[in-house]
Amino acid sequence: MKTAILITYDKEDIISEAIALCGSAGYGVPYIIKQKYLKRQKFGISEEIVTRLEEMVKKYRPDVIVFDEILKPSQNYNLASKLHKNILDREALILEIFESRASSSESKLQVKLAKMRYEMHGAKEKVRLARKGEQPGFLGIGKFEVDVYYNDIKHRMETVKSKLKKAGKQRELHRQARKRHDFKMISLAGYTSAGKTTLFNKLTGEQRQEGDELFTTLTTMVRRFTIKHKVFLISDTVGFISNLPAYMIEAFKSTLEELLYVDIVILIIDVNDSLFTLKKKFASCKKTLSEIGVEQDNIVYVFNKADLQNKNEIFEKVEYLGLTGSKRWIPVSAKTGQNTKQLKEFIENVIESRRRPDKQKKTHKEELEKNLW
Ligand SMILES: Nc1nc2c(ncn2[C@@H]2O[C@H](COP(=O)(O)OP(=O)(O)O)[C@@H](O)[C@H]2O)c(=O)[nH]1
Ligand SMILES: [Mg+2]
Repeated sequence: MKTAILITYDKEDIISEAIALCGSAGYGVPYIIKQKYLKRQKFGISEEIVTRLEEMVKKYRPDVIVFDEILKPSQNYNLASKLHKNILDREALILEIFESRASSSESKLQVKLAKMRYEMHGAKEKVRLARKGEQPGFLGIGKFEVDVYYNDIKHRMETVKSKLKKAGKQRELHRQARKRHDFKMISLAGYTSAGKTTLFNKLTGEQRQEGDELFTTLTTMVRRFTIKHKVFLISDTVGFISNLPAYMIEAFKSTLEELLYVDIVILIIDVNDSLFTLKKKFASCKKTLSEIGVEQDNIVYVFNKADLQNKNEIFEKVEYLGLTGSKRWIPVSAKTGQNTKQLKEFIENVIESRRRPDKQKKTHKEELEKNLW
């Protein structure tokens, strides 16, 4: 497995998201540097930390350094020349994940476009530095070449944009083709580090390490599992990412396109998040899912990490998200396996109930109270 030394903020939820992002890009993380501040002028971090990094690079020999913030080209250059390693800032890392997950021609183009926007953003600073006469040979590019380079990206972007206009039209055909399958398809959606891969492995009985995403998330993995002898196919998707830059949103959405063809989207909610974070993430997931065209009726809500909270705390959160009366939610622990068997039955029921009118007398909450705890 590839490895990365991670530099990130000293905050638990940020750290776990950053580790999960590295995992999604196929990097194991043997060493983490946690900092309060990552926006120092020269390296993003202090010179003292750079010295520590030099030692850790010798010790762990990582493939890359992941810097969980946006780096200016000059900062990236300074770090790379000190550490002799490729430096991936947060945006470069996210783009790497999208690139590995894009499967349709449309999503490949969207990712390409986002990568060019990323390059362009760097090019502006390179042009500025070259014009000011600072670092004239910066990254091996002279003043004249910088202008050529800048215009070249612009030109390539136009080409990709016009290709995209055509690619969009193929989407409908693709969707119709996928609808012809007999088996039911399920997809897992949710924020990075909510537990998608863990649940995916639990449901399909896979024993691979969660962190070892090289073999799970990366290879647009679809696996089968059975409920009452019926075959279901399930896939893990690229996770939602907090503070996704605006220019990447289209690329992200297009990698989620597979959600359009499935029978059920399991939206995984990390019940351990604070009420505020929970609501923010939930709203953003719902908005995106509806924007890409996923029908409300196809979504079920899984409150994962139920092992970390008690029943009342979970109910409070379900209530807070306005789902109490919906019959569409279930608490589980992908880690301990708590309620995963019930989740399978729940999925089957949801699919069945579309065909038969609902005869249940008890409320969903009463059912859960009786059966799950
Ligand atoms: N306590 C607890 N931890 C969990 C549970 N599910 C996942 N995790 C942990 O949350 C982290 C992120 O999980 P992962 O499956 O990689 O999330 P993904 O980014 O959504 O695929 C890992 O450290 C998991 O071990 C759960 O039900 N309970
Ligand atoms: Mg995952």
